Amino acid sequence: MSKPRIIVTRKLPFAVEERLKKIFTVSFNASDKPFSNAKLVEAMKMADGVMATLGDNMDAEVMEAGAHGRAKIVANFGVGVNHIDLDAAADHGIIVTNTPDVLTDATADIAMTLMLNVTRRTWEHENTLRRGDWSGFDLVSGLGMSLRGKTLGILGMGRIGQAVATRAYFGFGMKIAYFNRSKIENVKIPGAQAVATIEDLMEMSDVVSLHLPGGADNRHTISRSRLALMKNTAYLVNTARGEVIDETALIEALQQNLIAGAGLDVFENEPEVPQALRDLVNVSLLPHIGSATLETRNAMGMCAIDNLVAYFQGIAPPNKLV
Ligand code: 8YV
Repeated sequence: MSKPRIIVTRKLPFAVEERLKKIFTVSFNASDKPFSNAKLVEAMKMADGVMATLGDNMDAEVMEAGAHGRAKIVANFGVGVNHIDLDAAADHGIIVTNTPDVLTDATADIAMTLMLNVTRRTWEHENTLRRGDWSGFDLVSGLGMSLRGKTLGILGMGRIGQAVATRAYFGFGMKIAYFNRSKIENVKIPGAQAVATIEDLMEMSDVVSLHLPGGADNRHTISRSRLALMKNTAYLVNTARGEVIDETALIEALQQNLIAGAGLDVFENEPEVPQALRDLVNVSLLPHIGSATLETRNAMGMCAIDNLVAYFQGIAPPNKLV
């Protein structure tokens, strides 16, 4: 029997490409240039399965192409699927899978990195040093905020939210408060307080860390009015999706020192990052590297392959979303 044909939309880690090649007939994207919509449509028509990722606009037209063409599965390389129209996939009988769990630790580590970067002002200090402007040790300038004893407000207490809370509580001595839309059982962090509203969380936290999925439901959850509830000594950290924050309102809040700072790994219109944001000193900005370790990207790739293998063996893929 001939091997199923898979089209991969982006360049993959070496070990992942090697394993894929052994199992499937694969078209890789050696240039790593993101596919246009026309190319995604074509891929769904031509291949038996498509491995896609963040930035691929898998909209209703793309799903329809699968329904009329060959591909009946989209294996997403990544946990977030806000770039995939899941309703259209379901309507057209296209299976969509993702790669949860394997990137939880890496993403939680980046949330902590951002939290430490902004509260300890590492960007500012490193830049002073690199510019050659460090005039020597002193006792009073550029002081940051200690995390111990401060309240971390986690918005979205899923896998990644809980991993951040664990690090912050056990590693850094923070108190944990959280808001989650549905009730969460078994939070294993002593004293972790579930609050009734997002507003409560914004008001009480010294650091707010966002762990909500992207997509229309959560667009601008962090609105101008909710930002206004934060203490002016508080920090905001986002490793989720850029659209969760009203970025314009955040820039204004930072410019006016309504909050102390922000650590951001994701942006509303990636890879565009507004100049006004880049001009600020009270921010730490990273180019969406939450899952960017070799170990994690390999594990994500293997997970995406496992989903494809199961599908072509006629078994339910382990991480089937629709
Ligand atoms: C990934 C992410 O890097 O998995 C996700 O949802 O946001 C990232 O950490 C991205 O999806 C590309 O693989």
